[in-house]
Amino acid sequence: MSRVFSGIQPSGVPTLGNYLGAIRNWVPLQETHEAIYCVVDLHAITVWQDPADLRRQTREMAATLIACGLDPQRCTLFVQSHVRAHAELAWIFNCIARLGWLNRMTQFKDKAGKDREAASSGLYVYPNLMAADILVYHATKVPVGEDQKQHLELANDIAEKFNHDYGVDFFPHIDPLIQGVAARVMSLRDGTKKMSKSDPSDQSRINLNDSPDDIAQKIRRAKTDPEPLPDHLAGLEARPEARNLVGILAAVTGTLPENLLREHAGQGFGAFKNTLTDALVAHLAPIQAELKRLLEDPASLDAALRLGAERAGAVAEPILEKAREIVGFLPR
Ligand code: AQP
Repeated sequence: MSRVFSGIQPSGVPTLGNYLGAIRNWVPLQETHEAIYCVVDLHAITVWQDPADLRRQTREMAATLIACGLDPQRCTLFVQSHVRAHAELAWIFNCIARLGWLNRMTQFKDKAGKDREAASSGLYVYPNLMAADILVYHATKVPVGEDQKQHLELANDIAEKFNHDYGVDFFPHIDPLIQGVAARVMSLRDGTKKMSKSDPSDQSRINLNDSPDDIAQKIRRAKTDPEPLPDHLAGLEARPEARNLVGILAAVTGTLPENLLREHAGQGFGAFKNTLTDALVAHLAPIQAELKRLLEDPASLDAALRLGAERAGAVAEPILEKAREIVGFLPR
């Protein structure tokens, strides 16, 4: 059974983009793979996080993952900073990755913004930590949204250079698993930007804990164009906002976008947005009810996360020890 790994930052409330592009695809993998999932708090602090917010958001993210269908009995679910091997292997990878490689990472450019000199060095080496997250488990498959493809290519470059420099065949090749019609959900305010939990505008995203009224209001205000819906996919090509809303409805209802278009062709966005709102509210209601229940019992949640960290550590430690030996560190 091959091993999958994926992580999500507790940098805010998870969005519909996180859900459709990543979390939802993690659930079936519990049945077919050895699945390891992690709330990546070390990654989150690459940009400023208020400590009290970070603690709350870390628990809420773990609870959301469970509410979306991850079962701590069937997968390994834990908090990244609870397993020290991630940070230790990341240091070794900081010494393997080349500056030129990191300079090409578009996420750093997006997140650092105009004032790159003021970005944290953690944000710059973020992809090295991500490579360590995966490779410290010798995981070979990583379910992610399309936005993370470049980071996975870098992780493979790191694994290959490590193997080459030390003359070993130690770290495996990683394959991204990018699934579904909503592999990239875009902002509701700008169809060329991805939906993001840390976007300053709350109107740009659907949060998984948004109330039905919030969802209705955000979808009503979502940017669209004045044209009616076309009857085929090619008609959406230069219309990123329209394409995004069609993609979201397709993903949430499990319908092919081309079938949706046949159904709604010629309609304006008013009617389409009502259908989309109803579908989103119905889809998120059971997740929200389960999330509420889980957050009422933080002690059980923490216990599940502790157990997950023990199980993760038991897999990671021997792999880290071997990497240390390959590098030439004295045994401890
Ligand atoms: N808009 C998106 N569409 C599809 N997939 C997405 N993912 C994120 N946004 C979209 C996927 O969610 C997983 C977890 O992401 P993350 O929290 O580790 O970091 P991120 O990709 O940087 O997500 P955000 O929401 O944009 O977080 P912030 O705002 O904190 O940076 C990943 O698999 C990602 O592909």
